[in-house]
Amino acid sequence: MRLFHSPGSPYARIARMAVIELGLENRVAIMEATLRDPASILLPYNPVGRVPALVLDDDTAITETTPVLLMLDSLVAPERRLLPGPDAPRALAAYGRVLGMLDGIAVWNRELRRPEHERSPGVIALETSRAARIADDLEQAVAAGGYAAQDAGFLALVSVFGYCERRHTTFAWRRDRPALAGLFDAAQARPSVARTVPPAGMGSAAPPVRG
Ligand SMILES: N[C@@H](CCC(=O)N[C@@H](CS)C(=O)NCC(=O)O)C(=O)O
Repeated sequence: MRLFHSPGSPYARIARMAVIELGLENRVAIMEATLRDPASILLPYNPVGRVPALVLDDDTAITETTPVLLMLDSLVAPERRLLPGPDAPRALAAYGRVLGMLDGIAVWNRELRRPEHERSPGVIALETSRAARIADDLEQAVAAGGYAAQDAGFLALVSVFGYCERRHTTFAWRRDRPALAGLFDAAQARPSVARTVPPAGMGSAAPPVRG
């Protein structure tokens, strides 16, 4: 099977880290696709045109991060799985919270990449405060021992803040959030993290805000 990704995509990075964490590298070929490109190699499989997309051997294309993780998890023994189930509501909530944060950051970043006269100050203000609110919550959660297990919530957290470090540098997320920054920094040594660091750039050129 093939996992389509783009090196800068924080969603696809979660899936790429999962492939490594689950020991599936010999079963899942990693394919780089261009985005928003009518000639993209992804489009014949996935009309949505977004990554991650996991294309099975019969060409069934599974899109969206969570279904992709579900499929990858199905390939390993239950005790190794990354996605929490309904029997672990706190871990499920932790994963959902970080995914929600990523959605907001993606909207914020997209807005900042527009020409200045096309940007919506209202959207930017909303997403700045949403990101700050969630990051403050995550700081408390991490300080209380959350996100310690290397599950989907942990991978999503690493991907969100990795994106902020490299591609959305306007968000000064580390400021006053030492527990979160500590967890993120410690995670960098994991092979799944170190091998999937996104390229720098393409983020906004706006001055940093604490957010
Ligand atoms: N809800 C999707 C979001 C995926 C997504 O937005 N991927 C972006 C890259 S970060 C993409 O492929 N964008 C291309 C496009 O919008 O055409 C998920 O959970 O995977």
